Amino acid sequence: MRIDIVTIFPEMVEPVVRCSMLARGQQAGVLQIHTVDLRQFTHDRHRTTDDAPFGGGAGMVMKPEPFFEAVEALREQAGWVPARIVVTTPQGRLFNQRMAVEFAQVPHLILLCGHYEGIDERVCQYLATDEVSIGDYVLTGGELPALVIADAVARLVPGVLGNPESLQQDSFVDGLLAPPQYTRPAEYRGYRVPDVLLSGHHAQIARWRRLQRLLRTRERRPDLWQKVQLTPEDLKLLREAEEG
Ligand code: 6GU
Repeated sequence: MRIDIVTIFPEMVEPVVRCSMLARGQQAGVLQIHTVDLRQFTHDRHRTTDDAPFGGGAGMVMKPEPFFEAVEALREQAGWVPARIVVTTPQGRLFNQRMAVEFAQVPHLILLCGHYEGIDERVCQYLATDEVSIGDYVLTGGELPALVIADAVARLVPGVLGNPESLQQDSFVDGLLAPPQYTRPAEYRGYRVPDVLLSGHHAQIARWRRLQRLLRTRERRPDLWQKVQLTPEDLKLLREAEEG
């Protein structure tokens, strides 16, 4: 898989893709991540990437031409394999695990980082395949969102994670949050790890974890809880927990 991050701040993106799990996937040869300086695709002396908005108003708008030329050059480099071209913008669809799984299915992902008041709408309409936001808060630019998306997608690429079984336990894979985890020491400052986890009783541990996932999701994420398909076993666990 190839991921290109197109930005006016390559120095913000580069150190992140050079370390962590992203570096690991690249060393393993299953993942290629390129940081691409949008200014490479300008033609004027000042390497201009933005201009005043038509119709007036505050702030600047990112020009379309550098984005169109960058995407064309990158797709050409990649041999015109199928691509998703994603603009990061607070106006986009909310990013989630399902979208990460979708993006991980194509061999080429191009992330276009937005800035200022936004990007010329023709980039969104005629060049991008997707517009994505990472949450309901305002950031100074699309670099952090692009890195978030790249990270979420990269870890789904076979060979990037050391232990692919952990993918099955991801929060959101089945619409529930993950259970609490503990490691040694069994007691720290008087705080004890739940006895069941030390018991070696695997069936009971599995039941305890399932219950914790249900309780956490109900408590913390009513939006997810609404959509959970509870099994008869789940209902039994919850009933028993309520009875104490
Ligand atoms: Cl994708 N961009 C910006 N600038 N702010 C955001 C965002 C994106 N997602 C949440 N906030």
